Amino acid sequence: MTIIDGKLTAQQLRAEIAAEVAEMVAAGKAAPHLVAILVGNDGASQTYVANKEKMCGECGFRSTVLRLPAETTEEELLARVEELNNDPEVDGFIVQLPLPKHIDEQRVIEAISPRKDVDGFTPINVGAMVLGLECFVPATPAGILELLKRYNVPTSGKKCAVIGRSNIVGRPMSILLSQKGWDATVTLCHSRTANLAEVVREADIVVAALGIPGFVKGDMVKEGATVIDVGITRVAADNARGWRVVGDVDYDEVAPKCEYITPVPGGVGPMTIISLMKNTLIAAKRRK
Ligand code: L34
Repeated sequence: MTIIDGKLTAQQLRAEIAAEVAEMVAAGKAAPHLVAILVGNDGASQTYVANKEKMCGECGFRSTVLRLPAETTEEELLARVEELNNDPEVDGFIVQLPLPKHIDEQRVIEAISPRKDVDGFTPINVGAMVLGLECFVPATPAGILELLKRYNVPTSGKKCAVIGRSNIVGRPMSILLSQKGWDATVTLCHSRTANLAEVVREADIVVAALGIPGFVKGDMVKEGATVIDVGITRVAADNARGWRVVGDVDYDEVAPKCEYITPVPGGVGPMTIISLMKNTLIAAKRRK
């Protein structure tokens, strides 16, 4: 059993990105500039955006976080998106999800200029991704693919079970793994899937992205499988913070059966962040 170290892999990628940014700057070009819009006070979102801001600094990027109150109206948010679309100093920006319930998330996403959509969430980018055209690949699936590549996990002809059909992880992951180059045979499982445990038990690669702590049990995983845990649920814990982060995989039961497994934390999370940096670098290079 090999633990896939997302934190370490992200650090290696960070060094590659930082070197490229240093070259850009030495050549007289501006460093990439990422903006994150954070609406409201969700604790987890604050952590993720803070992690992104810190990573921008470590990559040599410029970064700005627009913190807006929870009461921000949809129209106000759309106005900020439009400003960023038109701001020549901004290479890429994200609107951290989830948004407060009174705001229509899809409408906000659709307002983002595809050229600055470094999350890869706009319909133009999603369409380009599905067709295998040049696009911004959403950060979490991109990070997972990078881990599979760097750990030489074979995907060609392998059976993959992706659990969860969200627009930001499960669905794009299922599409990408089935494309030429990755060549996996993918089953996208969700809450209405019949015999889900049986489907998952057949899989060589399992991507768990449904948001239910410890959902994937030992008896649902084939011996020698690769298991990618995308879950990051905060649960109450007897420590100084009062909480800890748990994945969608029952690690203690599943890990002994695996060829490869990602831990939580320190697996997919750091790769999500570094993949966003990669997209931002691409956006900056395209614009200059
Ligand atoms: N717009 N919204 C937008 N883009 C995204 O790509 C995201 N996502 C998801 C939530 N909303 C989003 C993220 O950034 C999830 N996500 C994310 C980012 C970072 C981490 C986890 C999820 C992360 O840093 N995880 C660390 C520790 C987490 C902790 O301590 O709470 C880890 O090691 O897993």
